Amino acid sequence: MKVFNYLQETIEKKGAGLLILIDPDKTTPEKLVKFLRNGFKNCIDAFLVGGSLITKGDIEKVISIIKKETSVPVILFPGSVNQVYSDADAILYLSLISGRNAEQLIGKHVIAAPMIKKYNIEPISTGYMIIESGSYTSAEYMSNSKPIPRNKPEIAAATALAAQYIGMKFIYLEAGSGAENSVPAEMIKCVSETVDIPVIVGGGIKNPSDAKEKINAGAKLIVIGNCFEDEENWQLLNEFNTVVHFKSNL
Ligand code: 1GP
Repeated sequence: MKVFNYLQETIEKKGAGLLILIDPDKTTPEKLVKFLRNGFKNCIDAFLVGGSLITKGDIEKVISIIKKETSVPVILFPGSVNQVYSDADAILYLSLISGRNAEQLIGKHVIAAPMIKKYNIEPISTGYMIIESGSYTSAEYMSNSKPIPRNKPEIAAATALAAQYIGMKFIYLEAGSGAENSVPAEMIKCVSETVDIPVIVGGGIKNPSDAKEKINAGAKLIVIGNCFEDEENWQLLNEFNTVVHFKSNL
């Protein structure tokens, strides 16, 4: 089954999906194996692998560990063209629609497209929107683009609708990894009520109650990165599972 269809099915069956972002710079093979053996089964729907800038981490190694330890899809979440790897199941083909930087809207995609075809990775076209989060984030800096003001849900909704009309399959509302403030519920609600395609929300979601707020506002896929980089938080996985997969828990 295509990863996109699998994610759609997950949303239908479970209410929403839980995606865990593994930034290769922020883990080690030992820590990753330990995390994956920490009773995550049935809690995590897919892994995202990537980062705004990877300096020392080994993406290939991260993908191979996840593949060996689990059977859930590995989806590339590339911060740049050099994060395209053949062993992944799919790639979020991110177009930075909140910005007006042509390279991030189409330029990088032209360079990546032949590689994606050659490696036979499933591209999932995603309208990626950076939302102001209280401080300057790596995502903003690295993409050289301005975020959408957090108090302007109507701008976010119009942008998302344009992406849907262009033919994108997902909208990703991104506050930035480790964001001070996550994407406001009001904005998620406004975007979700405007578009028919699933809305992914990530950045600064620190606990299950944050996740619940996003789901109640209409988010269909929740991305958690930083929270699980801290071993002390691994025990929250079950609670995340309960709030995200609310349909299977009814
Ligand atoms: C970042 O949305 C992801 O691109 C995850 O953010 O690391 O803050 O959970 P966090």
